[in-house]
Amino acid sequence: MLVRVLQLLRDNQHQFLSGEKISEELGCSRTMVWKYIESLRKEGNEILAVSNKGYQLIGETDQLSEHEIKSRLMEDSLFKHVHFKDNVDSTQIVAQRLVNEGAHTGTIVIANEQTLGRGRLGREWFSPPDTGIWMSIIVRPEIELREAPQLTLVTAVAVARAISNVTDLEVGIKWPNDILINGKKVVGILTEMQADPDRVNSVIIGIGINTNQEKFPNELKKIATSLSMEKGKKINRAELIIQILKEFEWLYDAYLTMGFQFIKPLWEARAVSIGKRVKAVTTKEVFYGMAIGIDDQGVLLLEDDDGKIHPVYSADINHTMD
Ligand code: BTX
Repeated sequence: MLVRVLQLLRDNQHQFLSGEKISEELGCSRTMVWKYIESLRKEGNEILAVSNKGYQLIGETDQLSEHEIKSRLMEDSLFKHVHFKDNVDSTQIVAQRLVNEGAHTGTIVIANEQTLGRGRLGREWFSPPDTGIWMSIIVRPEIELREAPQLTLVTAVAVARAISNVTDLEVGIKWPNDILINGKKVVGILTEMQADPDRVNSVIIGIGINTNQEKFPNELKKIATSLSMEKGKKINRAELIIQILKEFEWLYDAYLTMGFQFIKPLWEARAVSIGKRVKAVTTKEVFYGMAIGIDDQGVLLLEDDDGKIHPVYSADINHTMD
């Protein structure tokens, strides 16, 4: 019901909507309408109430909830199942549980805070309350195992485009999973796959976005930033989530039907490492070389000083002067 009330108020944002009209639309009493309005107000939505006129939404909350997300999603959206939690260990862990229970493609888990947010290789992901977007998307694509890492690049393009649209900031992608603004990390993407020996069963794509933080712990100060720090104003998280889901939905569809070659130029247009000398740290070795591009599979290509080209499947990339 809260989803419908929010949708009705939003659809009529520049006028008053009578309690009678809302109760008719919802098929409930006007007392119930009043209760819904009160609970939306408690969450921080500014709703005017004028006798003989009705209700008008004049300001939206940044408090995340299932109805804040669902009320903004189109009916035919891929994302039919939204799980919102105020506090979780990690949305990846919750999503894994849902996968085990048979969750459908397009299921999403969103949290207001993570106490055990994780990055790649078991690293920590700082996920404080009320300020960030901590979200996992479950998909079940029919792709080969070797193609699964491409979903990280698909997601990076979707998130970068959504952030550009919402904030107008210049957004770069550092292979494979970082989104940077002014050289600092604003988004991390973690793609975890569940597979049978020959085929992908499901993929959980974790997306962490520093949205409205105004400060970071000392160890992150030099490398991390948030959208509000870069933009100089707060960003509505639910709005940005919807933009990301919209971008992801059409890019994911294009990827499944046309393959990675559709995504490659979109990714390259935002790549910040290509044409630069980089240090690539893999779990086994450290490479220095020129990042010359990605191949048709999304694998990074590094040229060493002897002109030999090395494919890099997974690594941390640092820009270097040496
Ligand atoms: P990563 O391994 O590339 O980056 C992790 C590194 O980034 C950390 O070691 C630290 O140096 C730095 N870092 C930690 N927290 C932040 C932060 N908030 N902003 C900028 N830098 C930071 C990146 O892994 C993948 C992160 C995915 C996070 C999402 S959130 C939703 C989902 N749930 C979950 O537990 N993880 C994913």
